[in-house]
Amino acid sequence: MAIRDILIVPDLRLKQVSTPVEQVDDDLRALMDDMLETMYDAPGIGLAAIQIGVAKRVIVMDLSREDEPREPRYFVNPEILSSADELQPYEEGCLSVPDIFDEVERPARVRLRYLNYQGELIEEDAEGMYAVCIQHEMDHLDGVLFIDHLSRLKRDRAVAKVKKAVRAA
Ligand code: GNR
Ligand code: NI
Repeated sequence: MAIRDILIVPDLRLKQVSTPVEQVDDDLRALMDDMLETMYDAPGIGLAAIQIGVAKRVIVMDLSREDEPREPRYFVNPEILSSADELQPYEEGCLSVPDIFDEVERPARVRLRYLNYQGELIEEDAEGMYAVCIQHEMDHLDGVLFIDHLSRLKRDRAVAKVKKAVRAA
């Protein structure tokens, strides 16, 4: 296992559309292990493969609280089968847009289909934080960041602020 570098805006690789995975094998599981370790180290609650520069449709997530046992989740080739009409606002952040937080409205519930760590096909409903996070992560697979849901003014300001912070570092 290894901690990998997380790409930061305005890295153009974050705009790439990621490619479906052909099979869930040990190489892919090694990638997912690295992603999980990188996510815990950051720390974050979700990570898409493109955030470490790998353009595959793979996501890891852990929504457990700090005082609870870890509950890693793995998503390969995730699809949203249906979305609720009801929207919920949530103050989002992103490891690729560090220290920027703003409200995004997304469907409150989604029905998902994906392959898990073992390559089994899963269908389930997501709501609450799970719904927020899976939609945020699936946006990454299509080259979309949460700041792309904000006004151009807010997005440009966010990128400028991150660039300045990176320069100062
Ligand atoms: O760690 C993360 N926290 C978070 C908070 C609100 C909404 C979405 C997220 S995902 C983010 C990690 C990340 O950037 N995943 O792509
Ligand atoms: Ni993100």
